[in-house]
Amino acid sequence: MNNVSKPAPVPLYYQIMSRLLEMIDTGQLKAGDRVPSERELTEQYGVSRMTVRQALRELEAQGYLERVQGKGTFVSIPKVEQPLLSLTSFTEDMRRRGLTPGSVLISAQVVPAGRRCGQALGVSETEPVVRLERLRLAGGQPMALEVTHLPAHLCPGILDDDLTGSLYKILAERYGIALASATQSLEAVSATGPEAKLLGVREGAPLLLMERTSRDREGRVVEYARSLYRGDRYRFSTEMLRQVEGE
Ligand code: 16G
Repeated sequence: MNNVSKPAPVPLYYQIMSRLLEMIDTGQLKAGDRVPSERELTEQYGVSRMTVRQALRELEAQGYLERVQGKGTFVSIPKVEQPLLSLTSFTEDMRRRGLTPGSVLISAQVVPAGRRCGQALGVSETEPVVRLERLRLAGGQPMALEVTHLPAHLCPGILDDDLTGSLYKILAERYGIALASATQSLEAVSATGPEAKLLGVREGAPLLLMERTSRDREGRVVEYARSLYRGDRYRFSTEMLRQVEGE
Protein backbone atom coordinates (compact mmCIF):
# COMPACT_ATOMS: atom_id res chain seq x y z
CA MET A 1 0.00 0.00 0.00
CA ASN A 2 1.88 3.02 -1.23
CA ASN A 3 -0.31 5.94 -0.23
CA VAL A 4 2.22 8.72 0.08
CA SER A 5 2.54 11.04 -2.89
CA LYS A 6 6.01 11.94 -4.08
CA PRO A 7 5.37 15.22 -5.91
CA ALA A 8 3.35 16.63 -2.97
CA PRO A 9 4.75 19.82 -1.38
CA VAL A 10 4.63 18.10 2.02
CA PRO A 11 7.86 16.19 2.75
CA LEU A 12 7.59 12.40 2.58
CA TYR A 13 8.63 11.83 6.17
CA TYR A 14 5.87 14.24 7.25
CA GLN A 15 3.27 12.30 5.24
CA ILE A 16 4.32 9.11 6.99
CA MET A 17 4.13 10.84 10.35
CA SER A 18 0.59 11.96 9.53
CA ARG A 19 -0.42 8.42 8.53
CA LEU A 20 0.92 7.00 11.77
CA LEU A 21 -0.73 9.76 13.81
CA GLU A 22 -4.02 9.04 12.08
CA MET A 23 -3.69 5.38 13.06
CA ILE A 24 -3.09 6.42 16.68
CA ASP A 25 -6.05 8.84 16.63
CA THR A 26 -8.43 6.29 15.18
CA GLY A 27 -7.28 3.57 17.56
CA GLN A 28 -5.80 1.30 14.88
CA LEU A 29 -2.63 1.69 16.90
CA LYS A 30 -3.26 1.74 20.65
CA ALA A 31 -1.06 2.75 23.61
CA GLY A 32 1.53 0.02 24.12
CA ASP A 33 1.19 -1.41 20.57
CA ARG A 34 4.37 -2.02 18.63
CA VAL A 35 4.52 0.04 15.44
CA PRO A 36 5.63 -1.75 12.26
CA SER A 37 9.41 -2.02 11.92
CA GLU A 38 11.46 0.38 9.77
CA ARG A 39 11.73 -2.35 7.14
CA GLU A 40 7.98 -2.98 7.08
CA LEU A 41 7.21 0.74 6.81
CA THR A 42 9.81 1.15 4.07
CA GLU A 43 8.09 -1.56 2.02
CA GLN A 44 4.59 -0.40 2.85
CA TYR A 45 5.12 3.21 1.78
CA GLY A 46 7.76 2.67 -0.90
CA VAL A 47 10.15 5.20 0.60
CA SER A 48 13.73 5.04 1.82
CA ARG A 49 14.67 3.78 5.22
CA MET A 50 16.05 7.25 6.05
CA THR A 51 12.63 8.79 5.44
CA VAL A 52 10.92 6.26 7.70
CA ARG A 53 13.58 6.80 10.34
CA GLN A 54 13.03 10.54 10.28
CA ALA A 55 9.25 10.12 10.70
CA LEU A 56 9.72 7.76 13.65
CA ARG A 57 12.33 10.03 15.25
CA GLU A 58 10.04 13.01 14.97
CA LEU A 59 7.08 11.15 16.51
CA GLU A 60 9.35 9.97 19.27
CA ALA A 61 10.55 13.52 19.96
CA GLN A 62 6.93 14.66 20.14
CA GLY A 63 6.16 11.95 22.69
CA TYR A 64 3.79 9.84 20.56
CA LEU A 65 6.19 6.91 20.22
CA GLU A 66 8.74 5.35 22.52
CA ARG A 67 11.71 3.29 21.41
CA VAL A 68 12.66 0.36 23.62
CA GLN A 69 16.19 -0.89 23.01
CA GLY A 70 16.21 -4.25 21.32
CA LYS A 71 12.42 -4.53 21.30
CA GLY A 72 11.12 -1.99 18.82
CA THR A 73 9.08 1.20 18.80
CA PHE A 74 5.81 1.41 20.72
CA VAL A 75 2.87 3.81 20.94
CA SER A 76 3.26 5.91 24.12
CA ILE A 77 0.81 6.07 26.97
CA PRO A 78 -1.24 9.30 26.46
CA LYS A 79 0.06 12.46 28.12
CA VAL A 80 -1.35 13.52 31.47
CA GLU A 81 -3.83 16.30 30.72
CA GLN A 82 -3.58 18.95 33.40
CA PRO A 83 -6.14 21.74 33.59
CA LEU A 84 -4.81 25.08 34.81
CA LEU A 85 -7.85 26.15 36.71
CA SER A 86 -7.62 25.24 40.35
CA LEU A 87 -4.82 25.20 42.88
CA THR A 88 -4.13 21.51 43.26
CA SER A 89 -1.20 19.43 44.46
CA PHE A 90 0.76 16.90 42.44
CA THR A 91 -0.65 14.10 44.62
CA GLU A 92 -4.24 15.21 43.96
CA ASP A 93 -3.58 15.61 40.23
CA MET A 94 -2.21 12.09 39.84
CA ARG A 95 -4.89 10.46 42.02
CA ARG A 96 -7.63 12.14 40.01
CA ARG A 97 -6.21 10.38 36.96
CA GLY A 98 -6.12 7.02 38.66
CA LEU A 99 -2.30 7.09 38.86
CA THR A 100 -0.34 6.30 42.02
CA PRO A 101 1.67 9.36 43.09
CA GLY A 102 5.13 9.03 44.59
CA SER A 103 8.20 11.09 45.42
CA VAL A 104 11.89 10.56 45.74
CA LEU A 105 13.36 13.11 48.14
CA ILE A 106 16.61 14.28 46.59
CA SER A 107 17.54 16.92 49.14
CA ALA A 108 15.98 18.76 52.06
CA GLN A 109 17.74 21.60 53.83
CA VAL A 110 17.40 25.06 55.35
CA VAL A 111 19.25 27.68 53.27
CA PRO A 112 19.28 31.49 52.94
CA ALA A 113 16.54 32.57 50.51
CA GLY A 114 18.87 34.28 48.00
CA ARG A 115 17.70 36.98 45.60
CA ARG A 116 15.25 35.25 43.29
CA CYS A 117 13.47 33.20 45.94
CA GLY A 118 13.56 36.06 48.46
CA GLN A 119 11.79 38.28 45.92
CA ALA A 120 9.16 35.64 45.22
CA LEU A 121 8.49 34.97 48.90
CA GLY A 122 8.73 38.66 49.84
CA VAL A 123 11.54 38.10 52.36
CA SER A 124 15.17 39.27 52.56
CA GLU A 125 17.96 37.38 50.79
CA THR A 126 19.28 36.10 54.12
CA GLU A 127 15.94 34.83 55.48
CA PRO A 128 16.13 31.07 56.19
CA VAL A 129 13.95 29.01 53.85
CA VAL A 130 13.30 25.29 53.62
CA ARG A 131 14.46 23.99 50.24
CA LEU A 132 13.09 20.64 49.09
CA GLU A 133 14.10 18.93 45.89
CA ARG A 134 11.81 16.07 44.90
CA LEU A 135 11.44 13.82 41.90
CA ARG A 136 7.72 13.27 41.41
CA LEU A 137 6.53 9.93 40.12
CA ALA A 138 3.30 8.53 38.75
CA GLY A 139 2.96 4.77 38.73
CA GLY A 140 6.70 4.62 39.49
CA GLN A 141 7.59 6.68 36.38
CA PRO A 142 9.36 10.06 36.67
CA MET A 143 7.02 12.92 35.76
CA ALA A 144 8.50 16.08 37.22
CA LEU A 145 11.42 17.47 39.14
CA GLU A 146 10.38 19.96 41.77
CA VAL A 147 12.28 22.46 43.89
CA THR A 148 10.09 24.01 46.57
CA HIS A 149 10.94 26.83 48.97
CA LEU A 150 8.98 27.60 52.13
CA PRO A 151 9.73 30.33 54.71
CA ALA A 152 11.37 28.30 57.51
CA HIS A 153 9.57 30.10 60.35
CA LEU A 154 6.20 28.89 58.99
CA CYS A 155 7.06 25.20 59.20
CA PRO A 156 9.53 24.54 62.03
CA GLY A 157 10.74 20.93 62.17
CA ILE A 158 9.42 20.05 58.70
CA LEU A 159 12.72 18.37 57.79
CA ASP A 160 11.89 15.64 60.33
CA ASP A 161 8.62 14.85 58.54
CA ASP A 162 8.18 12.13 55.95
CA LEU A 163 8.57 14.24 52.81
CA THR A 164 7.86 11.48 50.32
CA GLY A 165 4.09 12.07 50.47
CA SER A 166 2.04 15.22 49.89
CA LEU A 167 3.66 18.47 51.00
CA TYR A 168 0.34 20.31 50.89
CA LYS A 169 -1.14 17.73 53.26
CA ILE A 170 1.71 18.26 55.75
CA LEU A 171 1.33 22.04 55.48
CA ALA A 172 -2.40 21.79 56.16
CA GLU A 173 -2.41 19.12 58.84
CA ARG A 174 0.74 19.90 60.77
CA TYR A 175 1.12 23.64 60.31
CA GLY A 176 -2.48 24.74 59.72
CA ILE A 177 -1.49 26.43 56.44
CA ALA A 178 -4.51 26.56 54.16
CA LEU A 179 -3.46 27.40 50.62
CA ALA A 180 -5.88 29.75 48.92
CA SER A 181 -4.37 31.13 45.71
CA ALA A 182 -1.30 31.02 43.50
CA THR A 183 0.38 32.83 40.64
CA GLN A 184 1.86 30.51 38.06
CA SER A 185 3.86 30.82 34.85
CA LEU A 186 4.76 28.27 32.21
CA GLU A 187 7.70 28.22 29.80
CA ALA A 188 9.62 25.78 27.64
CA VAL A 189 13.18 24.77 28.58
CA SER A 190 15.59 21.97 27.62
CA ALA A 191 16.80 19.39 30.11
CA THR A 192 20.32 19.88 31.46
CA GLY A 193 22.45 16.75 31.96
CA PRO A 194 21.60 16.21 35.65
CA GLU A 195 17.87 16.97 35.10
CA ALA A 196 17.76 14.58 32.15
CA LYS A 197 19.31 11.80 34.21
CA LEU A 198 16.78 12.13 37.02
CA LEU A 199 13.79 12.44 34.68
CA GLY A 200 14.91 9.58 32.43
CA VAL A 201 15.08 11.67 29.24
CA ARG A 202 17.94 12.61 26.96
CA GLU A 203 19.94 15.77 27.60
CA GLY A 204 18.30 18.67 25.77
CA ALA A 205 14.84 17.04 25.78
CA PRO A 206 11.93 19.50 25.99
CA LEU A 207 10.59 20.21 29.48
CA LEU A 208 7.87 22.51 30.74
CA LEU A 209 8.96 24.79 33.55
CA MET A 210 6.20 25.92 35.91
CA GLU A 211 6.89 28.50 38.55
CA ARG A 212 4.35 28.86 41.30
CA THR A 213 4.03 31.34 44.15
CA SER A 214 1.30 30.29 46.55
CA ARG A 215 -0.52 32.25 49.23
CA ASP A 216 -2.61 31.11 52.19
CA ARG A 217 -6.03 32.38 53.32
CA GLU A 218 -4.41 35.23 55.21
CA GLY A 219 -2.61 36.37 52.06
CA ARG A 220 0.84 35.28 53.27
CA VAL A 221 3.20 33.96 50.58
CA VAL A 222 3.94 30.44 51.78
CA GLU A 223 5.56 28.68 48.83
CA TYR A 224 7.78 29.36 45.84
CA ALA A 225 8.18 26.29 43.62
CA ARG A 226 9.86 25.53 40.32
CA SER A 227 8.59 22.35 38.70
CA LEU A 228 10.10 20.82 35.58
CA TYR A 229 7.60 18.56 33.85
CA ARG A 230 8.54 16.06 31.16
CA GLY A 231 7.35 17.50 27.85
CA ASP A 232 6.47 14.04 26.57
CA ARG A 233 4.26 13.18 29.54
CA TYR A 234 2.38 16.42 30.17
CA ARG A 235 -0.06 18.64 28.42
CA PHE A 236 -1.59 21.67 30.13
CA SER A 237 -5.01 22.91 29.16
CA THR A 238 -7.14 25.86 30.10
CA GLU A 239 -10.65 27.23 29.54
CA MET A 240 -11.02 30.80 28.36
CA LEU A 241 -13.76 33.37 28.06
CA ARG A 242 -13.69 35.89 25.26
CA GLN A 243 -13.79 39.49 26.36
CA VAL A 244 -14.32 41.91 23.54
CA GLU A 245 -13.29 45.48 24.27
CA GLY A 246 -16.12 47.98 24.19
CA GLU A 247 -18.86 45.38 24.56
C1 16G B 1 2.52 20.93 42.45
C2 16G B 1 3.04 22.35 42.54
C3 16G B 1 4.01 22.57 43.66
C4 16G B 1 3.52 21.96 44.94
C5 16G B 1 3.12 20.52 44.75
C6 16G B 1 2.52 19.94 46.00
C7 16G B 1 3.13 23.25 40.28
C8 16G B 1 3.96 23.95 39.28
N1 16G B 1 3.73 22.81 41.37
O1 16G B 1 3.42 20.08 41.86
O2 16G B 1 4.14 23.96 43.82
O3 16G B 1 4.52 22.04 45.93
O4 16G B 1 2.16 20.43 43.73
O5 16G B 1 2.23 18.60 45.76
O6 16G B 1 1.98 23.10 40.06
P1 16G B 1 2.19 17.52 46.90
O7 16G B 1 1.21 17.98 47.93
O8 16G B 1 1.80 16.27 46.22
O9 16G B 1 3.59 17.43 47.50
